[in-house]
Amino acid sequence: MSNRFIHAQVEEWRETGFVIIPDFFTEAEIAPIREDFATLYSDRGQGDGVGAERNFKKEGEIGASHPKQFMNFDQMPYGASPAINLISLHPQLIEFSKALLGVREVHCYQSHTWLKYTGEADYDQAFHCDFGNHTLTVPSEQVAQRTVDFVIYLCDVEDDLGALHYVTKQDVADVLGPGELIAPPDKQLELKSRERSAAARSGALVAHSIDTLHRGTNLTRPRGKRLTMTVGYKARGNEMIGFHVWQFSPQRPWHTILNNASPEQLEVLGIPLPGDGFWTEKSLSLTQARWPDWDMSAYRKSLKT
Ligand SMILES: O=C(O)CCC(=O)C(=O)O
Ligand SMILES: [Fe+2]
Repeated sequence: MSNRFIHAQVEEWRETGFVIIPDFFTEAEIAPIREDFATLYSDRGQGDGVGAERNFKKEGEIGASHPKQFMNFDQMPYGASPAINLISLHPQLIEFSKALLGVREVHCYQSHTWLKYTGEADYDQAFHCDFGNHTLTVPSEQVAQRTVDFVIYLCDVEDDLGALHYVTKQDVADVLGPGELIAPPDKQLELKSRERSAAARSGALVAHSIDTLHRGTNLTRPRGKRLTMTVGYKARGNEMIGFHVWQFSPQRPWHTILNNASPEQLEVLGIPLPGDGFWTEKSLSLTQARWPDWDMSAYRKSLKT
């Protein structure tokens, strides 16, 4: 499979903090995931919001993060089709993460859905970085120790459907100083004067990181909804970074991923590749008993005898 990104886009991400790749995913890859959203959010009826925009802000205020913005999250593995379960492990997403971080091995540490409805919340936020719930310290100055944070667009995300807005690292340097990560209230409007929109069509991929200043924006289109997924990668072994604990419950539908993913896709979830010393007759047969429909032939073939 040829690469869906070019070197200049890797450079752009490293220099500005953001890169948006239109049509990274094909409609054939995205369409089934919209169906999966209908399954996951079937309790939402037709899935429309309350209809009219909600606005909690006073005149001149930029907005703020609050819990109502974070409803309608689900996390991998998803109780739906292989399509939604495997998109976070797409081979090109793995390749792109490696290229952006400049490392040979990566780990997928975050994957969640996010459905926003016009009127469910006022989605306007102040400029912020996302490192607060990804690390106990701050983002590294070394690119390899940073994160790649993707937003996958499952519908057209235009400005009236809450496109993310962001400020490039160069503009942040002008307004706050080089490498600054905290946007104080008295700098918010100046940052807003520099903001760019990440509006793009369905299938687009936004890549940024936990050190980029950005904000969610409100949905204003009557009865509008926005379907996206948030996916995070880090260098393998980087224990500074975390979000989900994949192992937290054996009841989660991991079989959908195990039965459909390649060894290379499973590797980014921490499952050793075929040929790794972890795999012995015993560990293989016990794992196979646990997940009877996982095709483990590649692991069996590479067993060291
Ligand atoms: O969903 C978005 O467009 C951005 C939201 C955001 O930045 C956040 O909640 O941290
Ligand atoms: Fe954010």
